[in-house]
Amino acid sequence: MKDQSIERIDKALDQFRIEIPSWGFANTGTRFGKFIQDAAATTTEEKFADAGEVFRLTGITPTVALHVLWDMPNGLDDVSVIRGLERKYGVRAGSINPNLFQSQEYKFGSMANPSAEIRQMAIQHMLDSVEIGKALESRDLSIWVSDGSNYPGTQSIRRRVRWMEEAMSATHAALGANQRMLIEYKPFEPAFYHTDIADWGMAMLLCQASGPKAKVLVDTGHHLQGTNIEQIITWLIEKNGFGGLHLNDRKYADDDLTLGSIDPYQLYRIFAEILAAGAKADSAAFMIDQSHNLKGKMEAMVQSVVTAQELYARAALIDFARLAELQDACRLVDAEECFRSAFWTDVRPAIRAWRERRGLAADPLQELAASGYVERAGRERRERNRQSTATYA
Ligand code: LRH
Ligand code: MN
Repeated sequence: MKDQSIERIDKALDQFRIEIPSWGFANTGTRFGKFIQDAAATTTEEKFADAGEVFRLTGITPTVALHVLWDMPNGLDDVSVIRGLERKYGVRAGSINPNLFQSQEYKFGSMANPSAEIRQMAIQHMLDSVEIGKALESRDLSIWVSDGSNYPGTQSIRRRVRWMEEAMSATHAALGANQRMLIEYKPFEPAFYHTDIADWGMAMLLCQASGPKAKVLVDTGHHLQGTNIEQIITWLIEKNGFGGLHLNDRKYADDDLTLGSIDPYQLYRIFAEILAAGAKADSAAFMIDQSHNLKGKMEAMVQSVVTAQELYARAALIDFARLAELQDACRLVDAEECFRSAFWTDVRPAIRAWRERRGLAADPLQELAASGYVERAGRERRERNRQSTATYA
């Protein structure tokens, strides 16, 4: 590989960091049940331990996304616990994810619920989550709500827009100087007729109504079939509304499969648009948001981190200046070859060398297998995991 290419890859790898989700280490499933793994994490400490091991193996995952109800059931009172875990396992708390989709009160919505009392309850949870973010010096409040309805005519879409704006504006007003709020959209599930924040346009308008610290979060699994996701991301970057990504892969809907497992070229195209935008996309947050129902949790997480790193390094190989010339000259095949040839390039030897120069394992997945970490965790956690049953109905 030419030196210039190695330099490009090294520069990209030096800046590429990706956040991992605490819930990616836990026993998760679908509505048809979940398959318990002996080594799965059930406590917040075990999730930090696993995140610390992924950081030791890959060197590029310094933060772990936290879901407030799942990881900090006592809210602000758990901050000192989290601080201790950060010190013990060498990873920091990343984005703070409020949970407005589990409590019984949210049957007809949270921020968009027709009941003013329940809307106030939702807003209070948002404000508590903002305070948790401040206490943990975490930049991003990552907001996804399942609000919507299942049957036409059963809810006022119009009034729900106004209630959503009120709640998001109240949240924005509480943000600290270094905080942002990311608004994540999703076309359906668990709501199956209308979802209040269903696409990027609705999320962007809510951000604009909330304030300058509000940005749109693009979950790659939250698009109807055929949607051009990289085009949406380009528009958001151009309009200064792009906050970041929740990465995963899918064949059908929000399948939350491991990234790059179904359509790696999709993620390559997304990274290419972000890299082509240069400094305009510097503040973008890269986060994994997956649910590992069948694969081993640690293996799936390390595999995803390594795959994201490889696809980002490939996209960084594109000669964007040359590409722009060919695009504007409408030299279609030359432009396509300039854009695509990097995708066919095997960057793994260069990435192994980059890791070795930093004292990291050349092959993190191999190192995980050799470390015996999963077997050890399985022995320590088996009893507790086997006690937890998971039936749908
Ligand atoms: C919703 C979502 C959201 C998370 C959840 C775990 O589908 O993508 O980002 O809160 O998954
Ligand atoms: Mn998501």
